[in-house]
Amino acid sequence: MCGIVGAVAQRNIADILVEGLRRLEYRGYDSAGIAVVDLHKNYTRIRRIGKVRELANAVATSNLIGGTGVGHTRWATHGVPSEVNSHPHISGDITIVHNGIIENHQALRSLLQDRGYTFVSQTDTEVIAHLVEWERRTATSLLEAVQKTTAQLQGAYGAVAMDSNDPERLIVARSGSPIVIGHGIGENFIASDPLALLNITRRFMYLEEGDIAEITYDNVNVFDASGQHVERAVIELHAQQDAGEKGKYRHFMQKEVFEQPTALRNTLEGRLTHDAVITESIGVNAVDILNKVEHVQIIACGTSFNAGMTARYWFESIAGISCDVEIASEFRYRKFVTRPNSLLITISQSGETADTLAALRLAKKCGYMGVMTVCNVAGSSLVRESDFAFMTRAGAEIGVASTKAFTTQLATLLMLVTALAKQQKRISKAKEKEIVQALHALPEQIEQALALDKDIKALATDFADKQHTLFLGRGEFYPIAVEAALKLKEISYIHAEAYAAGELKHGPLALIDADMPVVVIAPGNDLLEKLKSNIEEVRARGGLLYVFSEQKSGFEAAHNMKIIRMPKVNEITAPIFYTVPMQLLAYHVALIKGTDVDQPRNLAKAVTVE
Ligand code: HGA
Repeated sequence: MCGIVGAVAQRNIADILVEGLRRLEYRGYDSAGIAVVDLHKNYTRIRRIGKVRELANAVATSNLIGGTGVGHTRWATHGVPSEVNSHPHISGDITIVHNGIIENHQALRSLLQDRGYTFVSQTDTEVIAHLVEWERRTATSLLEAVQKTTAQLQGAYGAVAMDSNDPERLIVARSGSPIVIGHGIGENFIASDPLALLNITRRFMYLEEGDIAEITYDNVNVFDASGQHVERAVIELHAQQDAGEKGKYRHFMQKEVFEQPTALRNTLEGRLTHDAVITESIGVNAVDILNKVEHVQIIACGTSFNAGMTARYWFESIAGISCDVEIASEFRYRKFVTRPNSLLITISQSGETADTLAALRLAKKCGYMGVMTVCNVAGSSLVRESDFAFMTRAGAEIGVASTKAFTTQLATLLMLVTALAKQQKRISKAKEKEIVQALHALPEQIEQALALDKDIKALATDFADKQHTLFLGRGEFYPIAVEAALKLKEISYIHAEAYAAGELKHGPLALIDADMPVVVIAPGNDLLEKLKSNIEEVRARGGLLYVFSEQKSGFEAAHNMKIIRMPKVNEITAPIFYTVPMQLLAYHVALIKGTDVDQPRNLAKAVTVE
């Protein structure tokens, strides 16, 4: 959350900063700002409340010129979204942009007030600006001032410092929030995510925890947490990784929903033969660990947690390996018992989710036999800090509501479960072949699910004027129902809840009336007959039902029951398949309601704060 850009160049960088912020807007969109300085030390700062386009309009009508500068798009943690609270923050000649939370900001604020500093914002970030300004008075360089400042900070930060009296350098520090450095020719850049800079450069260096870097036109000097000069690798990203544009689609979310067949093909590529999973494709360190695993602990947040919950059914039913799944923000703050030979798996689209990362770091000290991540961003913190990573290859996901990241996580987890079962000889060749062929068939089946777009659009009108919606599923379709409810909540602001259908009678049936649509995910499986009874319980109480099921499932449409006919797919991959109509439903309801689909209120993507 919060997006940072920076540039040290020998040209006017205002447009580069604004375009970078536009590309980072998924990370926060309460307010945005930039500050630039030119070689004559002329300094300009522009900040606007609201979206980056408000800032872009202000920049376009200003005379802002400078070759060195910083920009920020905010998701407020401390202080309401307002112009005074928006970044960059200044203190004397020092300008700061920051992503993260400074936990000891109160104590530092008092200290700085005693030194005579006046605070103009309610943010935690402003303490960094004043601290750097204070340290700069005695330090020999801006670098030293930032090093002395970070030694006093507790919490998380990706922060960039600029000194308008020294206009050819930026200092960037990373501890707990992601930072990349984009390498140009005679110019260098900084961002929270390479996506911000893909229109400028493809050569990136990822800073590591505790690193502080000094950036000038021609040099990037990195120092580690102990102040030692260190080399960090520069990697080249491919053109396809530039997903900054919506193309023919109205929203990034819509584009990403429709990209799922391709995303899934990419995810499966090179990991399966015609009838088997290639265990080695999970990673060089993986095979040994998979041979010995006796228990799996999954940790994740949000949509990734729902992917983990689905995978739990697979770990236990396909591989016969016990599996627990826990929300990272809970796991990290409770006393837990590590089971013998337990593998810890984190799941995260961005690989920077603060709670998941903290849980991983904690778990590494607690006796797990290995830690792996299922992640979509190469080079991210989770990938770098895990023993091995099984990448989802969904491509950049910009829409705040996660879609293709979820379905590719599920496909990745299903491959992992199959590989684990195979390594431990817990699966027959025939079963492995069935799963692998179901996975191969999936991209085409998802295309069929996407063809339901028009029908689901028509259905969406029934939901748009409702205050609540209930989603029901059983077995591995229960977490799919949870994910469906999350999608609807996130982008349409309709209160939605999901229940394992067998739980209805234990309370939620009391909610049923004609104003409560009930969506049922009802594929043809062993639980269908049980689910039919649950549906009857709802009908008997006047509920309005929307049943997604196969042609031959035996459901008949009635005045209070609509049936959405789904093509028949393999039971194992059906949770992935049934996710797609749920995404389309949420999308179309949000369109009718006129909400901001890609940037829903109060949210942001890549949750890099606690
Ligand atoms: N704490 C700072 C930065 C917020 C942030 O990084 N959000 O993800 C603020 O509230 O401005």
